Amino acid sequence: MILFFFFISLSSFFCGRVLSLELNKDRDVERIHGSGINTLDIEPVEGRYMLSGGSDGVIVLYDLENLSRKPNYTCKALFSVGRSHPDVHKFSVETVQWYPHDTGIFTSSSFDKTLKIWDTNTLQPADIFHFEGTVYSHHMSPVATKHCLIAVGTKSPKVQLCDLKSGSSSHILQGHRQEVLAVSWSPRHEYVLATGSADGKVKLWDVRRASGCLSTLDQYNGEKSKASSEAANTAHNGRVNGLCYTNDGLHLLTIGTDDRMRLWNSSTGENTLVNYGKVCNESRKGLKFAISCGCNPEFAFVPYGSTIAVYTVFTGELITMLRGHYSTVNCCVFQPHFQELYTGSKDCNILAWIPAPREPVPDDISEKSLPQHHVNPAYEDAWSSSDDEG
Ligand SMILES: *[C@@H]1O[C@H](CO)[C@@H](O)[C@H](O)[C@H]1NC(C)=O
Ligand SMILES: *[C@@H]1O[C@H](CO)[C@@H](O)[C@H](O)[C@H]1NC(C)=O
Ligand SMILES: *[C@@H]1O[C@H](CO)[C@@H](O)[C@H](O)[C@H]1NC(C)=O
Ligand SMILES: CC(=O)N[C@H]1CO[C@H](CO)[C@@H](O)[C@@H]1O
Repeated sequence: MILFFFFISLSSFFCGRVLSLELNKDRDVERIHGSGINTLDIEPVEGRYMLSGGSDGVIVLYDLENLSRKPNYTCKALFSVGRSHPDVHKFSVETVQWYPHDTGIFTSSSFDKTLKIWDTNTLQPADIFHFEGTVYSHHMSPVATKHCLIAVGTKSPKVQLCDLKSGSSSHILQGHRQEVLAVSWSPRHEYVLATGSADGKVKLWDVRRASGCLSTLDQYNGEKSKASSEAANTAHNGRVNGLCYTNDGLHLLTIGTDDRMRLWNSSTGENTLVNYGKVCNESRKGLKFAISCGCNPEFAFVPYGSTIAVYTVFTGELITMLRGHYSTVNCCVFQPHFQELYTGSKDCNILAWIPAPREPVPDDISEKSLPQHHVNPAYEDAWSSSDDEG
């Protein structure tokens, strides 16, 4: 109970400072990739190990923990599946994801038409799934306890479900008309999956149901044409290339090549009509954006050319543009334990964006809300710096 309280307090403490996320000159991520970085994932168990996947097929695993006693710290690469590895992906890795429950397994999918399940300790694939087309995106449910299904979006309009336990990929969800660029399980309901396609549609599925599809999101909330059937509903007037649930699973944020982001009530499928303005993107592939976790308000971090646009999720305000990359940013991942953001770019770099240390402590954080006697030693630095400011 005490620990739970502590985490809440730490989150709100840092979240007042997410607005002042800045590039930390003292923190580097070891540069291993020789080509653009397409995808990042941080394991949810400890929030310590990060995976990256590159456009040359290379996968790297980093330790994010600051083990140095000096101000400067470089997050070290622990190992990589490099070009000379016998099982390296032949083409661009589009998605990497840790197995949500332990760090012994991770997954990767690629334009080489495969999804690989890796044993972290031996660095050998434990299983390989083959598809007819390039794989844009895959996802494992962060909350599932009753299934081990990996949803896979490929060049085919059929969404594939691969069973990690049986190694079979028999289950198929039909309904999209064009390729599927983004897939994401609900963090709230373990059988609910959202998919986004080049056909402009976002579909919500209950994978237990024979027909599968629960709803097709309609940007007009049924008002444009009363006669239009659900089959005509579109979420975007263009390709849907990114999907991300809010951490509580109550909302879904989508992005499309119509230069729009839309926020949906995920239980009713209603367009909330939050206006984010013009969010330029013509990406032909999936776009990997992120939403903060445990912040108030919550933020969306969206690759925008060589910068990262930071929006408030529920009001649509563009708060800031994070500048530091030299070329197109491809992916963003949020580290909830420390409220840090990591971004990967075509410039081969991974940058760490850390809440600025000199920001004033927000008014609502009073002395009594800081349970200083129960601080985990790992966080002592963060707390003593709060003392300096208080
Ligand atoms: C720490 O990093 C900064 C920025 O990269 C650099 O200017 C400085 O020389 C580094 N200091 C040490 C001791 O390496
Ligand atoms: C790493 O930890 C040391 C203390 O162990 C601290 O002085 C330093 O500021 C930290 N560096 C970064 C980049 O967080
Ligand atoms: C979603 O819509 C329903 C029905 O209008 C509403 O009761 C619910 O509060 C909405 N959810 C959120 C998170 O706003
Ligand atoms: C305006 C903008 O950010 N466009 C980007 C959309 O995504 C593609 C591929 O990631 C980039 O090349 C564009 O620069």
